[in-house]
Amino acid sequence: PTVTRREDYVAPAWLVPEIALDFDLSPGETRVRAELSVERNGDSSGPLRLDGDALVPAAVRVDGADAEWRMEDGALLIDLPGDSHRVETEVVIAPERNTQLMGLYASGGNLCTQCEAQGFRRITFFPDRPDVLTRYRVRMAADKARYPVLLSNGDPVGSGELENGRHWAEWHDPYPKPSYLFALVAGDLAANRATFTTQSGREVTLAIWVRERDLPKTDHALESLKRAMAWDEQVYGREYDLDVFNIVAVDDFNFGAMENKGLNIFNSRYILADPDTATDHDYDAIAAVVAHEYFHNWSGNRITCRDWFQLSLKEGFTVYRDQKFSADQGSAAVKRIEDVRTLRAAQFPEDAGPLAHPVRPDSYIEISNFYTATIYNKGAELIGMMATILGPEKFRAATDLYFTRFDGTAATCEDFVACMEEAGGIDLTQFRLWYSQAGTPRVTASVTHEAGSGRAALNLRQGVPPTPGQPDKAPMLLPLKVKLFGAESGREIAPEQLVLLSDSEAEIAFEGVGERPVASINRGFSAPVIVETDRSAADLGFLSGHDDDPFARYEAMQQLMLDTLVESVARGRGDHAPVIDAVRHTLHDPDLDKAFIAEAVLLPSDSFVGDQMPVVDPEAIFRAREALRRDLGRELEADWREAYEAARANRFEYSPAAKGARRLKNVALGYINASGAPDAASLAFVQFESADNMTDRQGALATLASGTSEKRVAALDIFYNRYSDNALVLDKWFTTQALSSRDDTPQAVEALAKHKDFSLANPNRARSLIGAFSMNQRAFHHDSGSGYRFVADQIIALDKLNPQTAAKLLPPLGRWRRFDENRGERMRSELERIVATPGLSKDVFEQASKSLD
Ligand code: HT7
Ligand code: ZN
Repeated sequence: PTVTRREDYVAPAWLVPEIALDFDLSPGETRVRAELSVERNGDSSGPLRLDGDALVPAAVRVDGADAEWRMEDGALLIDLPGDSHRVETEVVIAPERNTQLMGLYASGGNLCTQCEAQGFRRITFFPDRPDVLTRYRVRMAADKARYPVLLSNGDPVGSGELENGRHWAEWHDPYPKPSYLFALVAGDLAANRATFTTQSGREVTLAIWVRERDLPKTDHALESLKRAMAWDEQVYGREYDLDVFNIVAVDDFNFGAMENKGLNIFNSRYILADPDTATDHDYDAIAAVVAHEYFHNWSGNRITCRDWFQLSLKEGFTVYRDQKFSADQGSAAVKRIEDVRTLRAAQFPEDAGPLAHPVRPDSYIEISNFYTATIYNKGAELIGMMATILGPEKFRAATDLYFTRFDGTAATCEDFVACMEEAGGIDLTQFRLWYSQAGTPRVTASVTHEAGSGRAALNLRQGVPPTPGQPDKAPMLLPLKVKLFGAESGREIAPEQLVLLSDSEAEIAFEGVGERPVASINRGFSAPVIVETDRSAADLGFLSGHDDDPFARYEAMQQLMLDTLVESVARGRGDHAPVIDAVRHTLHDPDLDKAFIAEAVLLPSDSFVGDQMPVVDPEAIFRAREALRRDLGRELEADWREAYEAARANRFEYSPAAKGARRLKNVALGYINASGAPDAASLAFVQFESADNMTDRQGALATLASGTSEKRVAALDIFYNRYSDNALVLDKWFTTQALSSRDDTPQAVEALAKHKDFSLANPNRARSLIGAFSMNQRAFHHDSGSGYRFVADQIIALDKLNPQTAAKLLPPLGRWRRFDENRGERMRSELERIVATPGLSKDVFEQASKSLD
């Protein structure tokens, strides 16, 4: 397969200022006519190249006359004599046979599109690259009974009746946009509508389109959209720019959602919510994704990417924006903890494995494989670091400059950093390494102290491990927030300061330090690095109870838990007492809210413990973690019961306080269960049956699903029967079983893959079982290799339908170097089997072959 390289970028030879698209829609046969006005870009030479993917030209005309053309790698090439021409093409496509869900496809009886990154070329011939910005006029015709609603980007300009029960609609988008932001929907849909008045007084009609019966589940998404619109005005001064903003929810979608100009298309899991079917986590995710897609209107649509290597320009910045939006809706500390947990669970392993790549990659085979945690989440951390270095006022001045200077253009990461430099009045030369060097930096920190002289020093060292293609790394610019506390008095010794670590080693000196200092480092997780310290269990216990930065308190507790678990794995048993004391202290701290307590007392996941070890031993980690859970459950049983009871009587309400109470209640239930208390299963079952919301019902189900009580099967059956007509809740039923810690989970998951409700064709369902199972470290890594074989079989089968979704299931298999020889060999041989599969997509080929290198 062809490799595309960043250094090979050349500006397009031809621009397309205008396009008129005409769709004659039908699921089996859709005719697409396109009329492009094309203009030579400067004095460039060469033919007009119109990308195409599996398209056959039915007609090609230039300036009204049949023209000569040729095909090359699916693209249509036309030699044009002048500098400006009118080019018409015609193709026929079959949306109902489109199982890849890229381009125009059918979902739940409706027709919809997904064009990012390269789906537009599956609809019509076009220069399908983000630096070609075009004004779109779209006309579509369809059967009126089957598709009463016809939507596209921009504003509706006309509609009418046709013969044979068909009708038409026309939409114009006044903003030039790249083809990946094109969208069209034809469906039998109902709308939940509202209006939003912008800061300059313009009235915008908002509409969320879903199946009629789902309308009652759209209020939260609509409310979230209004909040996001107001937030972007207040925080970034960005206002919406069209008269309508439409969102459509579809059940079959490769990703979370898509920011098409004026017509966002969403995976229905990020729109539909009511208390009976959506967890608090679902509610939060809906608000975050609705905001994310809305924020793209400026960071992505008004200013787009010059090429796909710049993807983090829009994605990193937009994730940063949606994280801050969510932080402002509730507890900022808890949000930061959640974001760091996601980064550590998804991005750190990516950065440490065979698929590691810089935030601005240098090459790709299939761009869809680069919608990664590195581009999104590490990319967001880069923006956050620049915001920390500049401070809030200069950061806002820098984003204002960026939005003004690059509005209406296709920009680069470099353009963004240059705005930060200019408005911040600083030099970010070294900081740019964050865009080009892959790998998670490691910082080693130690404190020295001379009691006599009162001198203390914080010694810092940094290094970035080698990653594929990058054996040697230069030191990075790391913004580290640090503070010193007195080990005996607990008092602040030195106030928080921002250390900009730029060399491999540095010493930060402190004077007048009378007692031994304890360092609180990387407060607020100011840099996305791994910090290694020699802090004792006692020091970590102290910080977990007294640090005045909530993130640092959480972090100290996590480190204490991790150290304990790693020692338990290495020595067969560890000293649980310091963790138990710290958890007890946190549970009873009256200054902490329940949401924070719930996060702080949770043990690190099996896989995060594994990430700390040179060779991951899934069984030993599982046993060590279960033993610590059991001891925490037993020693603090009365405390857990008290916490549980305190939160029990709440009626459902979606507020930060009520969410925090539910979170702590379910964490407490888990520990009561871990204690082995004889009434734990009935407690869970009563919660399961009496819950007035999905958070409590699924929390109880998860506890039961990992246990051996006879209530387990009953609860799973009740849940299944109650929600058998709700696909999103059935996904939870599959996931809960895939994540079970029972010994028989591998066999149970294989059986579930044959269940009548399981299908690889729906990405949510495929991920709910296969994706979740591969996150269950102990079950997936069963030493028989059954988990590897099963997942490889599913990837091979899914690749024939939907290569993008298949490729996303591959990375867990690629981590074979992290495991013992037996497991490593079995994982490798499954990767080899995948690579040898005839007709493999380039999506899966790229992931599997890079994992073998
Ligand atoms: N910008 C959107 C990316 C996206 C996508 C990428 C590849 C394949 C399918 C896709 N659907 C949406 C989503 C976002 O980041 O907002
Ligand atoms: Zn995005």
